[in-house]
Amino acid sequence: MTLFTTDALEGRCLPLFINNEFVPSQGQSFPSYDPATGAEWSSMPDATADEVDRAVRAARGAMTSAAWRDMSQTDRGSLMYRLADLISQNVDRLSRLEVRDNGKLLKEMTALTHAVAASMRYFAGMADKIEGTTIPVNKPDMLNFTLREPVGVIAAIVPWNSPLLLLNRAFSPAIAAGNAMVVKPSEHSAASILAFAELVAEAGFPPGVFNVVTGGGQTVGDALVRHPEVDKIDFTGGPETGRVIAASAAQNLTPAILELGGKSPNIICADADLDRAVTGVVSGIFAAGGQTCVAGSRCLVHDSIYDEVAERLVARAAEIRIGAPTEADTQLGPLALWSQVEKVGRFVEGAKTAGAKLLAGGGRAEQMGAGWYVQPTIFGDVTNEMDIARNEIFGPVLGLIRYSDDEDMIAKANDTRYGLASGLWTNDMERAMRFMRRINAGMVWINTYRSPSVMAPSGGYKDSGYGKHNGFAAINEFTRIKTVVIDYSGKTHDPFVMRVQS
Ligand code: TXE
Repeated sequence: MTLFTTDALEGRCLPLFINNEFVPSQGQSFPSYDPATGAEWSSMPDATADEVDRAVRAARGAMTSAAWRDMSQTDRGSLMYRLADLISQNVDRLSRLEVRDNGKLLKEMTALTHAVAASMRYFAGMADKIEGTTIPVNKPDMLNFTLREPVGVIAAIVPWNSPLLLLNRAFSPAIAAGNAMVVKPSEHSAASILAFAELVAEAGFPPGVFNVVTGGGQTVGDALVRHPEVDKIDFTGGPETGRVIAASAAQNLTPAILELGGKSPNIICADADLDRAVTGVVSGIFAAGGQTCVAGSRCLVHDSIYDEVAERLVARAAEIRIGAPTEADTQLGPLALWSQVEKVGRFVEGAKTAGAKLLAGGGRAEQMGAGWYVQPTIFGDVTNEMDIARNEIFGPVLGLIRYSDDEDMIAKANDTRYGLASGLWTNDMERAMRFMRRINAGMVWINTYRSPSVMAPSGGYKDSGYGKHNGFAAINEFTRIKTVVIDYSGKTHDPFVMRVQS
């Protein structure tokens, strides 16, 4: 019987996972809460520095073991296919663990867990198709080619909003490329990642390829990031933490991928199909309670349609069904953390003081009792200078910003320290093309929003971070290039002159 179900874990403490074994931690434990009720449901340990070290050494051991290092690429892919099948067979159990930890809708987490299995299959198929290149250098009698090698031990630091999906953005390409991994899940949502670890062992991965250490960011996360045996860091979280991690990583010159959220513009042009556009804005900010890195939290609207759009959005917000995340017809569940409820409250008060007009919501959804629910909230008359438009809130809070013409629109869209995603609703393809070129963001969605694909690179510009997930770009992130030169001329050359020419 597995420990990793919502019932079995009730009141229990999570273990660590090192070398394919679940081990109890010597560290202090702290509670994990159910956001739907606000009640404690399980706990997890704050792994000790020694345990972090053991996990990293286990991963290093896998990298040097014949079982992993010498496994053929095709066999690596086969293990990933097997794991993907196990995930597919356990979608409901894994999704319910995520919902218990982070309060997101069961139907959303179910879709995301299916997506984890699908994207694992995509990368499994890549495992034996990672190639170097042969370079026709300007030197006769020399062969020059590149090898793509695994980077080594990957440390993944995962947030609470979509634990398995965000873990897997690193896991699948890293493992397909032959790396080993230590993950530190969020201190708010580790259960599904330990359930995933159990499936990793069941699929038959050699010991040490995947390890889990739970605990706080400044304790366990920091020890992991600073570990000298870590070869690359994959971090998803807030920009302040991202800066701390980049600084810690710099001590060992450890490279990192940082995905740090955004303040993405979702723009409605005067010529847009308003039904589709308004639905796209609703999906961009109210789906997942706005707790998504690509949330379209700034809605830029052309002056001529501003009043109509505001009216339609307010009507749509009033229809959103707030309820328990496991109920099939719920559209907005609780926020994952009490601190996020407080954060939303601070932004709402700040926006009112700054002169924004509260059009909808603005408070807690009191009918949901002690659960961490807030109302879908819309502010009108927002300007880019206001805090509500400058900082990521990570909640269901939308700001409406007017614009006058395309120049004003692009200037306002780009007037942000972030640059993750962007959306534009228009039927004018020339306008769409100009926007696509000039927007300073890593992802552009035209007449759609929140439509990522595992096959397409995703990642931010500016304070939204650096490095790419998904697509072949992710394989590039988790491999390094070695250049090999072979001289078959049989000649001896002047030793005091570098052979830059033939
Ligand atoms: O994130 P943190 P928090 C944004 C969102 C949210 C804000 C704060 O705006 O309101 O960040 O959320 C680990 N060394 N996003 O506090 O702190 C931490 O334990 C190593 C956007 O939850 O960034 C957790 O595992 N690790 C976002 C992870 O970092 C450290 C998703 C994320 O935590 C660490 C989540 C340290 N010094 C929040 N400090 C997105 N891009 O989707 C913390 N951690």
